[in-house]
Amino acid sequence: MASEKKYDIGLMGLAVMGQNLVLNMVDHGFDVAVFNRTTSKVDDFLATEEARSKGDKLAGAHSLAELVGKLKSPRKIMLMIKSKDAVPAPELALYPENAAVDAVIAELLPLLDQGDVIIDGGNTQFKDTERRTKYLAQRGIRYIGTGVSGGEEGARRGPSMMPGGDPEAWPLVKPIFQAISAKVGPNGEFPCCDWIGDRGAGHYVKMVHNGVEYGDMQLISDAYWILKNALGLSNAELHDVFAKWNESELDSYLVEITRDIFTVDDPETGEPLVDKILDAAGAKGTGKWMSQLALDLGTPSTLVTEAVYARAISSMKDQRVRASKVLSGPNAQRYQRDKSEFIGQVKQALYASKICSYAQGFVQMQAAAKEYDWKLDCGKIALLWRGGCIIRAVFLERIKEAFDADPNLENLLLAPYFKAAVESAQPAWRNVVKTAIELGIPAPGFSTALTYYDSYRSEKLPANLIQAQRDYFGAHTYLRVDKPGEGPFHTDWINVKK
Ligand code: NBP
Repeated sequence: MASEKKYDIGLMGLAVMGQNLVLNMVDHGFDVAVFNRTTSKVDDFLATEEARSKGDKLAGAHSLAELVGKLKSPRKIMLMIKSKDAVPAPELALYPENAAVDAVIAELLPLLDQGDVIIDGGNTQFKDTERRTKYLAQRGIRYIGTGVSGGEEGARRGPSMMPGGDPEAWPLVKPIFQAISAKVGPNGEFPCCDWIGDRGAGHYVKMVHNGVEYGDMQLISDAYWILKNALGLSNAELHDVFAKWNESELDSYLVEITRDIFTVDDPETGEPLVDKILDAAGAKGTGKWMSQLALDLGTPSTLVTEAVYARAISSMKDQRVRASKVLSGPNAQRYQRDKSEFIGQVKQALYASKICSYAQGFVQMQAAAKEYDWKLDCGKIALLWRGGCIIRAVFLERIKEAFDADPNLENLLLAPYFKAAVESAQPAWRNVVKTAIELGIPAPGFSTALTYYDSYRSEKLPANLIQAQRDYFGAHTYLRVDKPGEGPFHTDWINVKK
């Protein structure tokens, strides 16, 4: 009797990401077995024309046990399932909101052998991945938590992947992951996938990727809103501006799709679709995670936080409509000086603000690496984001070069290229923020980035007064500029001789 065919990897979770990753893996020569909780979706998927064209390189299973039985040893099982679920699993449910992955792990454990690998490719909170890696290592199972970016198209044609977890698992999945990931470099020689670090490092970096994406989207929206309201640009003109910007140092996926959005008409009304969309932004939570974790670390990731708040205030649509009838702004409506010069200034404000946003993201990752004991290679991370993912941009090459030149770079703003770029953008950036303020146009991304820049470059800040206040009302003490290494000091502010 012929022995049953064994597959290179198993994938559970046949929603949009899972299906596309599976097809991508098969296209790169791997044999894949698939399973889904709702088993009818296995049959539906295998019945699609594309899946049928893959022949016996693709097989379906109708239970986890069947899936496990189809895999080559050591088995590799990738989960592409919802990373949050309301129903806690009994044994592992320390974090009930992330119970779906825990529930599947609990079901898988008795079916696996020592040395088998479980991979979570969802957008999981990194603390869950830290916990699961340790929990499974104690049971002889190797665990990987990997960020997968690029959405549906990325999953199908080449995502950016950020794996972390048990380092012993990496060589086992590396050939598959690097084969299916996006490629960059003059000859497409660099895969946008490499090992990030221990335990939850991969999911942390993916979270920062998403947070930086929030920042990029807000900054592009700031630019759009200023150009539309200060200059009155039409959608056709906005298209031309973004098209031009996409041929400059701002060349990126998000600028490219923004350019295209301005050309799409609503099939129902024939009017520009973007103007028909309700101005209330949604969010799935990774930006909020990054912001919360930045607060925990004490690192000022103000761009992502401001972007999360900007989405929050946008979604208060009814209140804003009411407030708009009560609260007034300045009388001036339009920028009165040279239009094309101002467009150039907005571009510079966008670029300088974007540099601040990425500077913050990398500072947060470096702080997290210290806190959670990971060894992160920032240059490598910039390269992984260079292709395949939503924040892919030409400028990430510059970030890689900056970290290659100085792996311990404290802040991207201090790297010669970025220092020069921000300094040359500075007058334009200030004029754009000033104009937005004068005209009453909200520009949360641009202005918080400029505040960050001005704070970071200030030798002195007014925190001496804050310390005095804290000591006055709460005896919280302070240090003295004229007595380094001494202290802390306290003053009886009420009774001290004035
Ligand atoms: P979804 O996030 O919508 O998840 C749907 C899949 O999860 C289905 O296969 C579903 O099975 C399965 N599932 C659920 Br829901 N609860 C489950 C449970 N308790 N046990 C087992 N399976 C369960 O799919 P997606 O959009 O393809 O995303 C998959 C993962 O990839 C998510 O973690 C997501 O955050 C991440 N991600 C998504 C994108 C994107 O652009 N969509 C990009 C990057 C990363 P069912 O068919 O039985 O309901």
